[in-house]
Amino acid sequence: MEQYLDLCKHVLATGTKKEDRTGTGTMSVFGYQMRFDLNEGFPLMTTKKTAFRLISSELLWFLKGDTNVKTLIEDGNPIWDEWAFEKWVKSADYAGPDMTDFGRRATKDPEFAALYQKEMDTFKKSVVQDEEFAAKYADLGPVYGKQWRSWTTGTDTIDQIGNVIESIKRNPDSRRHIVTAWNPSEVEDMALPPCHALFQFYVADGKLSCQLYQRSADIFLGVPFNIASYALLVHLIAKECNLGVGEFVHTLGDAHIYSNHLSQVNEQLTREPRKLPTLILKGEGKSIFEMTTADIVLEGYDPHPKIKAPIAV
Ligand code: THF
Repeated sequence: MEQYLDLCKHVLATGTKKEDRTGTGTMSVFGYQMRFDLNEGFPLMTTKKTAFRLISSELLWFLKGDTNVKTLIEDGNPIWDEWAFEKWVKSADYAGPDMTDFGRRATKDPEFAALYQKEMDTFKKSVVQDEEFAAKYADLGPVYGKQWRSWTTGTDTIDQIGNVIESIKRNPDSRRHIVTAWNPSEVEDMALPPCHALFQFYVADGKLSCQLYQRSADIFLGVPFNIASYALLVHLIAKECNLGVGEFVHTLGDAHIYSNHLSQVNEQLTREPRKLPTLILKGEGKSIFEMTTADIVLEGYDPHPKIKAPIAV
């Protein structure tokens, strides 16, 4: 994963200080590209332990067309909690202590952090126990799953993933194997407009490649997840189409390191990359929409220890 470490070095060396929506502050560059040959191993970070199970659980959630974090919470996957929680505490029905700016305050004020943790636990309990509450407050709106599997026009519903699989099978040389999560007419209703906005598949020499345009890239926390998630997507779709795997090309728009991730990035840069793990797909005969996390196995993953960092909300 030299490609990733090079990205970090590039942003530290040439990035500009830039304020952002979350009020955290970043070092940022505009426009960057990495390439990963998926035949050289599975591109999961080896310079810090990265929770692959959370990545596969999130991708399967997208692929099923789900947009409700209830499923993720039941699956022990916390990565979208904050965005649902934000919707809840901003709603008229929320009557608990003031949670304005909870993300930033929790990193600065231990007393508030405890209060926030308690409210978050209560929220997650309600989501799991109360169907109606979950439908109302744990749904992130028309985010990835909705746009990938059931993009709606005035009259139609479009299954972009189903269609792209068909078009890869029928007409591999096509230059139109595109899926877009960026739906201008629904962006306003999303808890968070899509960061990984548009991707294209490409078939050559019996191998499937994919290029992603990511409009906003949180280099320390998000990008390791995004790389592994799309690498896994290529493997899944290649299997479905009886193709080998080619490259994942990752194109970034606003590529930023949050100011409260700088020491973590520098720590990671002192570490020597190790051999990449291997992906094993089980679930023979299952379609990609029926796979479970148990069907997706990594072998030979031997990373350096985890490095903790706060997520900007
Ligand atoms: N918002 C921000 N600021 N960054 C993002 O990367 C991001 N996402 C998704 C939506 N909004 C975002 C959510 N993806 C983690 C990783 C990915 C996420 C959210 C959170 C995270 O905290 N990872 C930690 C802990 C994981 C664990 O529990 O082991 C890590 O160390 O990797 C990008 O699409």
